[in-house]
Amino acid sequence: MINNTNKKRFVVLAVLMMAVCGLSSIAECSESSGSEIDTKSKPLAKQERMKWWHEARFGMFIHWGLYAIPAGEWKGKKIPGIGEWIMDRAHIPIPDYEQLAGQFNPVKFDAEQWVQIAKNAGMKYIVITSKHHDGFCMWDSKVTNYDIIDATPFKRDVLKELSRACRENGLRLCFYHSIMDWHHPDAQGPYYPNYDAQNSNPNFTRYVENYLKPQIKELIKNYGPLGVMWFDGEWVKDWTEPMGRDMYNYVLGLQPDIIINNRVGKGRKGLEGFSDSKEPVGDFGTPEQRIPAKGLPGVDWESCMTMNDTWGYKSYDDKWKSTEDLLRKLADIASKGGNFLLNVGPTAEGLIPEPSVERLAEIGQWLKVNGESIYGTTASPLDEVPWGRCTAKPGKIYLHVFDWPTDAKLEVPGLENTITKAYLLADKEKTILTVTRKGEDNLVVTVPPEAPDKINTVIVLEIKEK
Ligand code: H79
Repeated sequence: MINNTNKKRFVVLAVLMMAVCGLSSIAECSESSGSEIDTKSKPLAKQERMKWWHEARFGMFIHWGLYAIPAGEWKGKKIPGIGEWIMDRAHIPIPDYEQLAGQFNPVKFDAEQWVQIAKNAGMKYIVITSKHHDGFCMWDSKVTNYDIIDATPFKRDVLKELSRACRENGLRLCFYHSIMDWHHPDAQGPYYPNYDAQNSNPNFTRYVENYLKPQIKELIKNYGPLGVMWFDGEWVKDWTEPMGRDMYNYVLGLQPDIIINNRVGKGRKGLEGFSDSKEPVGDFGTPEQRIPAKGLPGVDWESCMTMNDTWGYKSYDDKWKSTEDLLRKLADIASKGGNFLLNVGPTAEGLIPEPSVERLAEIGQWLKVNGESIYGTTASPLDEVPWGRCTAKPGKIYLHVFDWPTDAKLEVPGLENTITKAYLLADKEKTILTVTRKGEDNLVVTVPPEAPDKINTVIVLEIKEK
C-alpha cells in the first residue's frame, strides 16, 4: 500500500526524473527547407538548450519603442490601458503615429548602464522589444525604413549596443518580436482602423515570408547568438499553427541552441500562458501578469510581469509594486519551478525610471546574499508551507520564510529526510540551528527570535536524500 508520504516521495522522484530527462519536443521537429538553414549544426536537444535558462531563473524584460514619447497621453488626454498599446487605444492613424519616429532621440540611452542595472539586480538575461505591435523596429532592419536608423534623428542601433554590452557582461540577450503588426500593409488588417483579432489580411503570408522571417534572420544572424526568441501577438486570425511550427523550426535552423517561447504557436490559453494542445509548439509557457497556483511537472514556464501597471513607459503610472512584493514573487515563482521576467519601461530620453532602478538594486542586494536559494533551484519538494516558500537543490532544501514565527520555532511539515545541518543562508559562519522532530514527518527548527530579513529569510536544510 502506498501511504501519503510515499505517494509524495514518488511524485518528487517522478518530477526529478522528468527534469533530468527533459521533455524534448525537438525530436518531432523536422528541419525547414530553405537556403538559410545551416544543415551542419542540428538543433540541440531541448534539455541542452534549456540548461542556462533553468539556472538563470531571473531576467529583465524591456519594453521600449515610440510609445515612450506619448508616455500614456495623446492630444492632452490620458489614455487608459497599457502604454505600448496607445496607438490602438487612442485610435491614432498610422501617418500620425509615424510622426513619432521623427521625434525619437533618446540621447541619455547607455547600453552599458542598462546592462549594469540588470546585472546588479541579479538578472541573467534581457528580453527587449525588437518590434512591438506598433511595428516600429528598434534596429537597422534591411526590409523596412520604419526603424531606428532610417526614421529617427537618433540613428543609433540600440540593439547592437545592447548586444555588445550583454556579451561583455555575461548576460544573454533575447528579443521580443511581435507577430501582429499594426503598421505593415500586409499585416495591418487586424488593427486598422480598429483592432479586431478576427479581421484578416489577404496578404498576410507575404508579410510572413518577405518581412517577418527575414527580420528574424537579421536579428539572429547579426545580433546573436541570442538566448530566447520571444514571440507575441500570435492571436491574430491570420497566424496559424502550421505557421508557428514552421517559424519554430526556422528559428532553430538559424541558431541550433536558441530557446523559443510558446507564443510562436496558437496553443496558448490566454494570459494563463500555458499551451492546451497535446504537442504544443514552443519551449516554455508564458503566464502574463500572474503566477500559476502550482507549477507543472516537466513543463517549463516564465511569468512575465510589470513593476507598475504598464509595460511601455507611462509618465503618470506610479502604481509601483514594493520590493517586498517583487522579492516574494521571485521566491514564489522559483518554488514552483518557473522563471521571473520582470519588466522595465524606459523613457523617451533612454532612462530606466528611477522607481524601477531602486527596486532592482534592492532585489540585487538580497540576491547577492541569498542567490543560492534561487539560481539553479528546482520546485519545492514539499506541499504548501504556511510561512513562505521552499526551493531545492540536490542535498539541500531552502526555506524562504516570509512570516517569522513569534515563538522562534519554525515548523516544517511533510519532511521525512534526515537533516544533517541547518543554518541561515545569510550567516557566513553557518551557525547551526537546532532541529527537532515533531511526529513522524514534521520538523521544528529553532530560529532567532527576530527575523534577520524582514522580507525573506532563507534557512538551509542539508539533507540525506532518500
Ligand atoms: O508586450 C506586452 C503587452 O503589450 C502584450 N504582452 C505583454 C508581454 C499584450 N498584448 N496584449 N495583451 C498583452 C493583453 C491582450 C490580451 C488579449 Fe488575448 C489578446 C485578449 C484577446 C487577445 C490573450 C491573448 C488572451 C487571448 C489571446
